[in-house]
Amino acid sequence: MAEAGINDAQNSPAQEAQATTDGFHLVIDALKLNDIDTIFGLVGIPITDLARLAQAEGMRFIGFRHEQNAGNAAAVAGYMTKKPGICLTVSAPGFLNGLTALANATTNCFPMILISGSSEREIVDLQQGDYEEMDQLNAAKPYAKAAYRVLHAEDIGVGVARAIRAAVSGRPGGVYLDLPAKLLAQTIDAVKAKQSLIKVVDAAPRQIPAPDAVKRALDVIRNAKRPLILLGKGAAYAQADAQIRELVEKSGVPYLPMSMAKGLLPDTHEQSASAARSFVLAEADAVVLIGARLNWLLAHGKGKTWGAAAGPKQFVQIDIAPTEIDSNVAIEAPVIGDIGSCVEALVAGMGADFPKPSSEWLNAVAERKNTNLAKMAATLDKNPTPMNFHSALRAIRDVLKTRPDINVVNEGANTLDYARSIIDMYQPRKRFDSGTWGIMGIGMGFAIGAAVTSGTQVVAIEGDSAFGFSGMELETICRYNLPVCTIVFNNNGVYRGTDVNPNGGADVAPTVFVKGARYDKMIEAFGGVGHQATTPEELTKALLDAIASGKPTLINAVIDESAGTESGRLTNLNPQSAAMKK
Ligand code: ADP
Ligand code: TZD
Repeated sequence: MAEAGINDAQNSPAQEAQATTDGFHLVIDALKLNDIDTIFGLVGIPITDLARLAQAEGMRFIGFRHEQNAGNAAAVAGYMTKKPGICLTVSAPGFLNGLTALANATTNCFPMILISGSSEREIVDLQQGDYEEMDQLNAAKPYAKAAYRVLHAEDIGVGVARAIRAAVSGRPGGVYLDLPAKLLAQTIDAVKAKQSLIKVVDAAPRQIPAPDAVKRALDVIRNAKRPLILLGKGAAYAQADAQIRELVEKSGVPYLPMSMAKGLLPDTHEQSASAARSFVLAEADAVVLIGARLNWLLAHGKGKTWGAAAGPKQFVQIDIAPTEIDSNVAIEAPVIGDIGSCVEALVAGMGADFPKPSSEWLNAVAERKNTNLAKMAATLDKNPTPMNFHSALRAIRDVLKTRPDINVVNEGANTLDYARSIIDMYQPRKRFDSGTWGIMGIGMGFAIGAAVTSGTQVVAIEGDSAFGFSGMELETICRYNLPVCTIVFNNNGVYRGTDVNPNGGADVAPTVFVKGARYDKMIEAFGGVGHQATTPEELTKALLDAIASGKPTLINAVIDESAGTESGRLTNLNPQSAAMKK
């Protein structure tokens, strides 16, 4: 490695003329120039020195136990900040471990950059066999929004700039940046190097919607008898919170948040139709989608969920990606642009005399909502022994209500489905979950990413199976002393713990784990605080302690092993299992 970085050279003009820098320094300088201050990663050949240098140059390097978790942390940081989160890995297997997170980020429209060290092109292309050799660039392409390789030190500035712009402009996504080992060690004249760096200007430009598209959308809303606004995580990502609130309140239209859009407006907002979800999806005659795709999470916009029998619906869809439109059903009024600009244009076009929804529609929604809330309250009030999902979540809900600033991470099957509807959110971008793929394994990566990015408390509500995918990161949480409280809903298995091997053999059933496992002991091994909770009262106390201390904590919440359903609410996607159980 060369002696001097660009920034620390304080030489005479003659020395300056001869000073050199290298690829390692240039990568860090390029990231810092673009206000990137944190790298999530896992070191090894050839990137260990890159991580060391990042730290020496004042960046944060958060080291993980598995690259997938580092990648998930980077992705959530990107979602929270609108700046790409950076994940750094070694080549081949390290890269592949990170690639799952990159693919998940792309699928969820989170901006991140996976930077991996790689073998020399010459060796890879001739398949000559190198330490952890792999054609990473081509492997990344199908799973990333863009993929670039830099071969010359003078192109590092361009490579980093292109990666940043690709990650955050238009529909955000994951970008792969391939840095061969030889590139990092290349030396280059320091003055030339400095000139080669690019500070990206206006990385995610506003995209103003066309006036005729705005008018078309307003006509659909104006003429609707039973309008509904549906907010997706794109709306939360856009950070257009005030504009969205204004549209909702000025229009008076009931709204439904997708799981990660919860809290964009407080879940207690009187126009929230969350508690009447099935009713409004089936009954609405016009739906305004704001940063939400009509994918499987919304039953593809058709069928029984959408009240097919009640006739076709009209959709307005606000999205930055024009090719999203008509992906499942016909969209009457596409509005293409960034959500802030689009929503602002809609509000501006509404005028003072814009009609409010009929009281008939609003009353019907309110009535259904109240009925469902009363039903849910009765279920939540029960105190069964052993504790079940509902009584445990009631305890957590009541604590979190007093701390709306807390970040909530959530994964599992039943644990995800129930927590999503029981735990209210009050502030935007505070809920991070399994997302578009319904993926398990985001838990500790998202928790660490959220804690590092926000500097505030995280509560991760985890199924015991879900937790297992990233559980080793408890050590990372303890090492960085992060204010993360992980609550494991321990029901002895995947979904439930009651299955038996139909063959009666020595092996337990496929969904079953060790009974009575003490996940709380795991965190104690790393100096964190472990609690066992078998009642809602014990859970409340342990959670309050964790939040008050801010210490890394794990609560082993013992749940009735027969509670919940197989696949949570996805039972319909698991027909084989339903058939076997008949
Ligand atoms: P959810 O899962 O919450 O329904 P999705 O991930 O399906 O949400 O949808 C997010 C949508 O938001 C994507 O189609 C994406 O293109 C869009 N999007 C993301 N950021 C913006 C933005 N700033 N402006 C407009 N659309 C955006
Ligand atoms: N692997 C990955 C990466 N993602 C997945 N979604 C699955 C496997 C399949 N899967 C689910 O869809 S939920 C789940 C798995 C393994 C775990 C459910 O058990 P849990 O949750 O203990 O986490 P509950 O709350 O007890 O149901």
